[in-house]
Amino acid sequence: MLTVFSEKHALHAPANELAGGGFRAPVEIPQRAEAVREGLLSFGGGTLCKPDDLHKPDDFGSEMILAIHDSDYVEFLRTIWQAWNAAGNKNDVVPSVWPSRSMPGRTVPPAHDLEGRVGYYALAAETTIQEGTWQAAYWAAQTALTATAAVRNGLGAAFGLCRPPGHHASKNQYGGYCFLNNAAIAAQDFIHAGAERVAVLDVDFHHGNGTQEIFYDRKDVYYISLHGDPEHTFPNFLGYADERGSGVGEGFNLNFPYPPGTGWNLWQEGLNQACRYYTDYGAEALVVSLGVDTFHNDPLSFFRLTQEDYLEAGRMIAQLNLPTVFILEGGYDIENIGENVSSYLAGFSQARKA
Ligand code: Q9C
Ligand code: ZN
Repeated sequence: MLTVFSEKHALHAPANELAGGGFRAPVEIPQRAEAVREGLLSFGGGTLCKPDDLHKPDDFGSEMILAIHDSDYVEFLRTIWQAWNAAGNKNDVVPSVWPSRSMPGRTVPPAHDLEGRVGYYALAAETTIQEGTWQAAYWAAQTALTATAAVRNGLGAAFGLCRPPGHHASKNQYGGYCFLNNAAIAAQDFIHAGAERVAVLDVDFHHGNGTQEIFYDRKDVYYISLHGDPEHTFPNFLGYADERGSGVGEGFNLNFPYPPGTGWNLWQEGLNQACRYYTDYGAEALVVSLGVDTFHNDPLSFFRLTQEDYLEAGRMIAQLNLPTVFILEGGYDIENIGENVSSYLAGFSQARKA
């Protein structure tokens, strides 16, 4: 399968991650993307992705990024590390104050305080910004756009090996390891090219709060997510079953939150439902937020999916028979991430050829 990959992902390399009351070794690290690339090239003896199938992203500029994200937010991402560093901070950017529930009045960032600006644009504190973060995020978005362009131009499917991931990034906030919402940018690119109904299927272990927020009041993009119940896991404050969309978007957002211990039997029911809803919707194109942190051995997950399950999930997704762009999201078991992603794409490819 055509795979788009940029070495620029490595410019985002967090030194640590706030978790459990202290700074720990980060899990969203450059080795993830390298392991996925290696896994794709070696899977099935090199039949899934040959070296010629690996493409560097083209530069499509900022138009689609700005169609999804607010311009002041993009400007913040582009400039914050430099400002933070110039102010004498030696460490990576970490937020520490928010316009929280009890301080709801202020709807613009404070003009003169960096800590306040950072908190304004952050939705969680585990995600740090370093010198190369903007460059890495920009090229992840270009990776998504390049994969989407290939599919728009007639290829049946393509994989954007995006890093950093994107589905937690909202119109104007970063967090959950995400800065620019690569899957939303891909979906918007289909719309921009004339599509009227785009399906976004999110199979990452976590709810894609950013993607949901971005498309919540729209009917031209139908977001469906299968994920760990936010009563039990990140992002905690969005992703519940009663969130169905608003205004003209009502009925075009669907969440399947699942409890700890969820395995294939329960999970595949949701996938089956999602596929049926997309068929009824008359989707013209599909973007898959492909996280493999549903794996039984993933350090962040309480699901119990296996590599064989991913083969079958890939087959089920293929049966939708839609032009399909896969976008990498989470997955933190480095030992298995390459084979896990490959299993999804191999199941999909086999079913498409059959
Ligand atoms: N102590 C994605 O999978 N919370 N993001 C981690 C660990 C943040 C996951 C808590 C999880 C974000 C793209
Ligand atoms: Zn995740």
